[in-house]
Amino acid sequence: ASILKQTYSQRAANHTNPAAKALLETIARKRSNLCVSVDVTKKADFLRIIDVVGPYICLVKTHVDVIEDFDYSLVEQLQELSVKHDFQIFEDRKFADIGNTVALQYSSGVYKIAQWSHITNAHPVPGPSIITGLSSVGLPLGRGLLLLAEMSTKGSLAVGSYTEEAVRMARANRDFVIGFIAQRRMDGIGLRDGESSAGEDFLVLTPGVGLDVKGDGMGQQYRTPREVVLESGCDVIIVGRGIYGKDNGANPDAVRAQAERYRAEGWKAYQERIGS
Ligand code: 5FU
Repeated sequence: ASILKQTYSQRAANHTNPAAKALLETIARKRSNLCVSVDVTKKADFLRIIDVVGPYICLVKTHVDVIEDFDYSLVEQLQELSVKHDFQIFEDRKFADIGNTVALQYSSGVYKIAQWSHITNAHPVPGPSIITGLSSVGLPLGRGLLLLAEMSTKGSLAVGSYTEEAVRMARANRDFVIGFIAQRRMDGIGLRDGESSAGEDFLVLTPGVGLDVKGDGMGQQYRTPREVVLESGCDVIIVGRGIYGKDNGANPDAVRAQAERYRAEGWKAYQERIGS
């Protein structure tokens, strides 16, 4: 059957990359295609929000470099929460440099992202060497990479032939590239004459998801879980401020209610898509 009609657990069997498999299995086990993006600047807020939303999510997305009081114990506490609540971790690092530099940025420095982040992402702008650099670090650790084929922002330059080349780069590196940050499924994009995308199953993780507002006044554009999962065929909805709100998630009951709401909306759209 077309990938769009397959269940997440059926699709787990299509994958050999450990991060892709684990994400699909987690989605199926928890009946959640919701990823929460926790973009707050204090450790205490970060950990409190994750402990509240943990039961409702498959994946936590981080921007670890915005946390002001970061120290490595934060990573250990995040890993403890990922075991407690059974979710995967995605550092939204958006690497964009030459292979040698991104390998250092991924493995080293203060954050040592490859040590704890199951999934990370990269801009395809430098060309395939960015994948060579990142995979030299991440592949031996069982990590997975998403390429930014599209962005959610108004006026994004990641369109047309740029998006097509991103998909071609992914096809040439299917051991490490597990999918895309994009706004729709990429099947059939960028195929050359005689090529087919049969048997290909890239994951599509989609930010710019919100139920109550259409944008944020700084270029962000929101679509609903239904538009993203059912109409555009994406696999995971990424929600930030829609869940933790304008007060850094100060009210845990409100955060929990939003997480439950987005989980339910995302799952309903998926069930409608597979026709169950
Ligand atoms: F690649 C992208 C993109 O195209 N749009 C995004 O919004 C990434 N993001 C991230 O998703 C962004 O950096 C935020 O961390 C998150 C969206 O947060 P929001 O609060 O739901 O707007």
